[in-house]
Order: sequence, then C-alpha cells, then structure tokens
Amino acid sequence: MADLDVVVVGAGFAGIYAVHALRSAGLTVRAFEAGSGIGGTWFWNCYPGARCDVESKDYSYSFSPELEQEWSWSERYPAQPEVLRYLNHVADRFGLWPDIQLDTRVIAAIWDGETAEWTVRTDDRAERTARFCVMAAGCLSAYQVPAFRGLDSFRGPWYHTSRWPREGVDFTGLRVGLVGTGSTGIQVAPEIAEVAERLYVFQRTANFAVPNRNAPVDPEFERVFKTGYREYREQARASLLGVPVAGTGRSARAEPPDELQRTYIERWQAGGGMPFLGAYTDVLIDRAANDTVAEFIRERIRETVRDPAVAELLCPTTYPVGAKRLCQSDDYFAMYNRPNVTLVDVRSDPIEEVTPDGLRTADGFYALDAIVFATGFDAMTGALARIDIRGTDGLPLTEKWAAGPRAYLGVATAGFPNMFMVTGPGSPSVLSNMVVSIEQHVEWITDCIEHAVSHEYTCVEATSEAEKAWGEHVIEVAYSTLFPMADSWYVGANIPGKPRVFAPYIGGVGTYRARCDEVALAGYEGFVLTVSLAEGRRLAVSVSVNPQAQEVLDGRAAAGVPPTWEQTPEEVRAGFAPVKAMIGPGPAVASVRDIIIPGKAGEIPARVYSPAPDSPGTVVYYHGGGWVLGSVDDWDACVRTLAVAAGCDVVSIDYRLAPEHVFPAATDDAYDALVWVASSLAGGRPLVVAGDSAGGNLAAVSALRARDSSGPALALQVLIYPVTDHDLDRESYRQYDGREFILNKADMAWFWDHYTPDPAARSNPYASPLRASDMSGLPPAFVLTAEHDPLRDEGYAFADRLRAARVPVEHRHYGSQIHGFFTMVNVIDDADKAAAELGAAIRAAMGG
Ligand code: N01
Repeated sequence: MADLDVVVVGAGFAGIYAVHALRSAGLTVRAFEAGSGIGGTWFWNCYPGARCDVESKDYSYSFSPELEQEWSWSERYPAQPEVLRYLNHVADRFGLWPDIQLDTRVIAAIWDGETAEWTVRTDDRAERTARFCVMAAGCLSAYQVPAFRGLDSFRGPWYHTSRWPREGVDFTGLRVGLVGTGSTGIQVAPEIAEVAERLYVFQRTANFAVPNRNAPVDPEFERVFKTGYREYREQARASLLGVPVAGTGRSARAEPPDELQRTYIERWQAGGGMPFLGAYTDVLIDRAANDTVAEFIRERIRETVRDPAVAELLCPTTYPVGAKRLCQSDDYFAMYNRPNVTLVDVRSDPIEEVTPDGLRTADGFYALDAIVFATGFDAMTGALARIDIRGTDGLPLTEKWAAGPRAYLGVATAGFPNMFMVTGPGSPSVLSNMVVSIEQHVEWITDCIEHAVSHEYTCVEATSEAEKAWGEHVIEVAYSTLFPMADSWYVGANIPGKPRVFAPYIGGVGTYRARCDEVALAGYEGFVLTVSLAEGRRLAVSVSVNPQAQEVLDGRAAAGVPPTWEQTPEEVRAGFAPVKAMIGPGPAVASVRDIIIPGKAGEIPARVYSPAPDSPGTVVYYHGGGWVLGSVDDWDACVRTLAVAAGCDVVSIDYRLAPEHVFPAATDDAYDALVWVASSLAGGRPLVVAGDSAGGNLAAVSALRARDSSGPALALQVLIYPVTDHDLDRESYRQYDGREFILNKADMAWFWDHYTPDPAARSNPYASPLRASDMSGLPPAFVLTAEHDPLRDEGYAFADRLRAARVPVEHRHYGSQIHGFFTMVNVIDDADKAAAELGAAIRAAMGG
C-alpha cells in the first residue's frame, strides 16, 4: 500500500488548494515545497515593486464563500506581501500546514507499473510512494539568468528578481544595471531608480504597458461588490480570460476613429490591461485592429517621455500588442524623465560580456556596482523539466517533450499514468487569471482521482490519440490569433534552443472548462482507466472520513445519542426529530401534493413532487430507516433534492413500519404502490424505483417482484447503500462492529429482529434480494455505496451479482462517506453531489 494517496509538488496557489481539495475528498495528501514558506511565485518574487496585474477581487480563491466575504484586500492591485499574507491566512484557516512540507524540493518522481504507484524523491533524501502525483510546480518558477560571459568575475552582487533576498537590498548611492524589461523589469525599475545613484536599463525589446491606476479599495465599493460575489465568480468562470471584461462587442476596424479614441481613452483612464485587449472583438485576431491599440499606447509613451529619442526606443514595434504579456505600470515610462536613468538599447548594441566592474556592450562600457536580472523564466515546462520524472517503462518526461510539450487538456500526458498537472501546457493557464484556472484544474483533478478511487481503477492515463487531437486544437486556435507573431515565452522563444511550440490554450477559460466537464461526464473520455488488481480485491486506499461527515459524527457523540439497539422503536423514531431539524428544508419544488394510494392491505399515504410540468417519467421512492422509522416527512429534504436533480416526478411512499407491521408488510406496500403509480400516474412514461438503506432494499425487492409478476417494466433501479442481505458476517460489518458510524452491526441486527422476527423469513429473496436465485432480467441498476458503512459490502455484492447476470450496473462508491449521508442535504455537500449524479442517471434512463 502506498504511503500516501497523493503527492502534490509545490505549495503556491495551486498546491495550497490541491491540498485542501484532495484532503476534503478524504484522501491522504502531502505537498512538498522547495521554499521556506508557502506562496510559490508570491514567495520567491519579493523584489521591490512586485504587484499582481490582476485585480485583487479577481485574483483570489472562490471556493469558500466565507473566505471570500471575510478577507479584505487593501488595494485594487495587491502587492506581493499582501498576496503572501492572504495565502498564509488560507493555510491557517483551513488547517493545511500539517500536510505541507516546506524546505523540501522534489527531485524525482518515478512510476512503477507493477504496483501502480509513484515513488517521489526529495532533496532531504527521503522517498515516499503515492498513488497519484499532482504537479503544482508553477508555470513561471524555473527562473533563467542569461549565460553572459564573465558573470562570475563581477565584483559586485547580482540578483535575479525571482530569487530576491528576503531581507531586501539597499541600492542607495549605487550604480545599478537592470537587464530585462518584461512585466518584472517594468515593476522593479522605478523602485531602484528612486534610490540608486544611477540606473541603466538594458532593453532588448520594448514593451507595451498601460496604467494600473492602483488605489486603496473603497470599503463601500467592497461592501456592495461582495453582495454579488457569487454571480461575479460565475461570470469569471465562463469568461475568456477568467475575469469578466465588458467589451464593446464591436470590431475595432469597423469603429469610427473618434469612437475608437473615446473607448481607448476611457480604458486608459480606468487602468488595467484586460479591458484594453477585450475592448473590441478583433484586437487579438486582426493585425490592423491590433494596430489601433498599439498606436494609441505608443502615443501615450511619446506624450509621457520628454526625450523623443528615448520615447521612440521605448515604443514597441516588432509584435502585436497583447501577443506578449501586456505590462501594467503607473510610473515606468515617466521614470525615464529622471536624470539618473539611462535606457540602453541592447538590440542595436548587444551585451558582450560582464567584467569585474560592469557590463560591456558592443559599443560601450557601463560601470556598475550591482546587476539585477529581470530576465524571466523557462516557462510552462521548466519546472517539470528540472525534476527527474519517469513514466511507463522509465521514459523521462524531458525525452517525451524533447520536441515540445504534449498534454491532453494540459492536465495529463500519455505514458505518465496517475500524474496530473495543474495549469500545464495546453490549458488556458498563463493566458488567464491564474487563480480561476487553478481552481478549475484542481477541482477537475480531484474529481478524477475520486472517480478512480471510488470505481477502483488503479490507473488513469491520457491516450496518445486524445493528446494529439488536443495538441492540434491548441495550435489551431493559437494560429487563428496574433499570439504566435511574438517571440515570447508563450512559445519558448526566450530560452535558447527550446523548441518553439505555443504552449497555453487561447480558446478561453469558459470554453475550456466546458470541454473538461464534457470529458468527465463522458466517463473521462480520452483517458484509459484500468484495473490491474486481482478480481474481488479492493484497493488499499486509506480513506479518511469526509470532514462534514465527521462533524455529524462528532455532533452525535457530543449530544450523547445512544446506539439504536439500546432503544425502543418509539425512542428511535422520536430521536429522529433533531436529525430532521439539523438537515433543514429541501429546495422548493413547483408542485408538491399528498395523495392516498389504495393498497391491498389498506391506504398507503404518499407525496408527489413535480419539479416541472410534463415530467419525462416517474420515480417511486422508498425512504430508509431500517423498516422501523422514517416517513415521507422525515425524508422530505433529500427527496426534494432528488426530484429537482432528476427533473421528473418523484412519488415518496409511506409504507407500513415494523414492529407493528412485520415482513412482508413494507415490501407489499412498496410493490402495491409501484403498481398503482404505473397504472394511475406514470401515463406510460418510464418508471424508476429508488430508495436508500432499507428503502434501497424495498426498491431492489420491488424490481424483483415486478420481474417475477407481471410488471410494471422499470427503466432503472436506484439503490442507495441498500440492505440486500441479512448475513451480518461481512468485512464491513466487522469493521463497524461496535463503532458509532451512524449505523453499526448491532443496530442492523436490531432492525432485522423487528422487521423479520421469524429468522427463516430473512432468507426470502423479498427480504434479502441478494439471495434471489436468478438476477437476470432485472432492470439496469445504479448502486451507490459509502465507505464507512456496514452495508458497504452487501452493496458491492449486489452490484457484482447483477453484473454477473449481465444486468447493466453503474456502481458509485463514495470513498469518504458515512451511512445515511444522502439524506443530509444541507449538511454534507456530497448529498447534493450524489443527488446530481443519481438525477443524471435517472434522466438518462428516461431517455433524456
Ligand atoms: O520575464 P519576461 P518577466 N539579454 O520573459 C529580457 C508574469 N509576471 O519576469 O523580450 C537581454 O517577460 C527579455 O527581452 P526579450 C507575467 O506573466 C507578472 O518580466 O526576450 N535581455 C525581457 O525583456 C510575465 O509575462 C507580473 O527581448 C534579455 C525580459 O528579459 C511573466 O511573469 C509581474 C535577455 C524578460 O521578460 C514573466 O515576466 C511579473 C538577454 N540575454 C511577472 N534574456 C504581474 O502580475 C532575457 N531578456 C504584474
């Protein structure tokens, strides 16, 4: 058994959220972070002036509405120390520290196909095995210093902005050389110019920059904005860049010049880069349209910089605006009006070498006391290339990617099973608001791992075909835009010898998300999911209890709820009131009406939930409660949730309870009600039976009786942790014998005693449907099981028997859940998730 379910590499925005999400899914996780603090890019890039160019209200996690409401940003664009404080707050708030190991660099990750595990080596000489590896190492973390001749001989200090000394650097009175004028150079330059005796800026390529208009956040704006935060986040998720940008919706080429100017001036005054690029529909796809923005920015540079020759040098002319990251600064261009700043054009006068005293270009020499390199990163692939990653048959990732990165959806790569990348090459990543893209990836990866674990797949691997098709799509979309026209780090042009491949996906955050969702919904299309363990053996995955479920268990313990088997049926029934109060109401349903069904033994009360007119079919639902407790009222919240999720009529049945009415009273009512609904309510449309726990038993038995009698025909049987057999000598009973997990072995014995006091009756297949001699001809089944549930293994056994009889079965196992979770709709998020999954299966069975 692996040491861990998941190893996460890196603890920046991506790694931090990955730890939280995976842990919440009940998996054991450890993140390794090379830095001595969390934050990734925001930890390392602590140079003066470091500030995010996405607004703080956008550049923040959305997964927790409470976090979103309670955290306040001080500035419109957050400075590096504030982002770092925020991330530390997140780690504190969600208790993530125990699962993050700092000062530890992952140096190798080796896949073992025999055990289906990754061996992860770290620079503290330790080794851990894990079933899954999530690479959250960052798109811009492998910094690069150009290989200038003589750098070693330089007598003064030199720095790369991405490894800035944490104690800061004092440039007062020094002659400083700054190489690089990308987003970083533009931010750090004015800060150095402020204190240095002289600043030489060595510019190879001039860069476009627009103002930030940074300002403190107005508390009243914040208050009002936060009332619509959830809706705003939804817009961000569906947007092109991960930030809702109001564009004009028109073409720049078709716009009258006056109108064009008015739009650009407005946006220039408002600040921010995305509003510029999103102003017109054709700015990023049509060179003439793009030129209108480019010329507007060049005019502002000429207006700002007093020396016309310097201004001209600062005007970018070699690539379309936006094709390299559009920089943002409120003071960069004006800095060149200072007497202590000199711009050196190293395009026409290239840097030849560093000497002990300064920097020599082809035509001149610059005496320097310190050098700052703001020379960027081996982006997108550099961080992974620096780890010895080996997949199937020992294939190194660097070898597979020798001609450029290939990844399906940017999230997985063929030949590297169970390895996922957060914002990998081929995903929107750096062309979007990173936090939105990170959350989407982490959530998708977590769902995929949960799916694999719950379905007992040992390996999840992207196919070469899917990867190839996706790669072609990424390139096709990129070449329909102006992006490939720049020598940018997006194509790897900044690293000598790096293959030129356009790495990020420019099709848009919303479009990309929709594609990922489709892939998952289709059972992870484009991935091969394999089981390589011997049949019948369950995976040895250590699964902890879902935190919300744990809270329920803790609440019961604190309230001193006695075990069921120690109580009388009346006490158990009365004890359900606080549970019902805890769960609260279900969602609104368009029409809810109580009816009476004429049963053979008397009237059967029932409730019909109709979420919409023209229901595509009808679900007959049987509540749980061990045949002893429970009612339509008690189960109202979860049945409403299911009705809404399925989008069809659901009829919830108040069958007779034991011990007043012993077997077969409940199953007789259940079947009578089904027959009546078929003939009087369903109107010839598809019919489904469903139920949880003892209700799952009644659903399975009703399906058996319908097959054995003359119907009705059923489209699906939905069995939610069903009771299928009276044999209590199963592993899951042994596991929960005497342990308080909502239901334990003694409780279940107590329920059987009340329902079938005659032990011989328990082997009747209409009490223990697992004992039916023949399972063929039964309707397709959706079986749901929970890990921490004595009924778990009989659910598995029932699914296996159905499958063996060639009945189509979808089995969904909730790896960290407890018995009864499906009913706890306002308390345990998985209840809604399960209802959504069951709803989708029901709709599909009804032909939707
Ligand atoms: O790196 P860059 P960066 N000789 O690669 C020059 C994000 N970011 O750290 O353009 C001389 O963009 C190079 O010249 P050229 C953001 O996504 C965000 O600035 O290759 N010069 C260029 O001028 C950004 O895009 C924020 O001709 C050399 C510079 O170094 C990404 O990080 C802040 C050279 C490198 O620019 C990277 O930005 C900072 C050489 N041998 C960063 N080699 C915000 O959120 C390289 N250069 C605001």
